[in-house]
Amino acid sequence: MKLRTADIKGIQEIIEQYQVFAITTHTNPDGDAVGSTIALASILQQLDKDVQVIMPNDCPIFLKWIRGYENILLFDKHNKQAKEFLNKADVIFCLDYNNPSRLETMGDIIIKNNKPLILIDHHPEPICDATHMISETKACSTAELVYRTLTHLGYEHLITQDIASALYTGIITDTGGLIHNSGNPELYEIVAKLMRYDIDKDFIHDQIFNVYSYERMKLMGLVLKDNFEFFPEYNAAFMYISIENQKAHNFQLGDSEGLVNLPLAVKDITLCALFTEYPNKMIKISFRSKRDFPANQFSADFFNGGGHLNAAGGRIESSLPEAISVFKKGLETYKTLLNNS
Ligand SMILES: [Mn+2]
Repeated sequence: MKLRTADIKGIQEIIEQYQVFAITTHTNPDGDAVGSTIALASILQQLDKDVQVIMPNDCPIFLKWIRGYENILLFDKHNKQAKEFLNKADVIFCLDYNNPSRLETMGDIIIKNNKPLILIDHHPEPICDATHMISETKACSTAELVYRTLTHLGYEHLITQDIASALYTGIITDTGGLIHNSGNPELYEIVAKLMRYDIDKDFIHDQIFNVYSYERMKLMGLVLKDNFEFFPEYNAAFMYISIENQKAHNFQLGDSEGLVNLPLAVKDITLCALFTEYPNKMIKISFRSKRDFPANQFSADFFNGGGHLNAAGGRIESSLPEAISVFKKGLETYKTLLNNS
């Protein structure tokens, strides 16, 4: 994977020329969003820049151990401060998202501010009026792209153990522990380099993957037992979590993380969807697929969504049963592809 020299040179010039940098990421930030923003912020701080990571809302608790999390501003919670910083920033980095309009109010400010934007992201088809764009769908994570960018910029010597830990977190969360989307040999060279900073790999895996509450595990059991349906004729399945289920199991942000991957362990499931019910008839859906079945296209066609080929998201304003019937219609439309992917 080769980053464009023109972009690297342009980013270098912008970093040298300006002083105040806002580093932003997407709503419901995941490990890649948090890890890559913190890592970049920490490098810019060492260059004596005024830097602030701003996320639309908070991340799940299992990411809060990342050193640097404590300095993040949350747009929903620290609204005034976050707005002030976005206004005073000379430059805004857009990390791990391909379209500022997906960030709702915070995205509007980013767009309206008319400041130089630098996008670093691995989602397909970016829609962003960025001055420079490092957009590589072949990268497993934005953290990988941040690492590549930093080394191209000549900042490798500024990487610390904490930065390496943050980047490694981004890589393992977006690849499910180097399981999916991680076939590029160069990725392992990067991982090997990160390991040289003596990061505590076991600690990180333990923090990320072994943090279920008892309630969360019980909810998973309930969903798998009662709210999981398989359609052999389509090689597809869905699961759902109703508001009632959430109430019964003290549902916390992030509790459904990873759940949508489980059905892919069933032989013959090519596509799986997880429906999560929100108040006011809002349903959010996660999709996972295998091989070349385009979960992102499926979501775009039926659930106003998008994302990666094998991992996508979407939403629909409807009741849970209505959303599920839209899904079933989608399966019929995609039947041939589902049976041949
Ligand atoms: Mn990512």
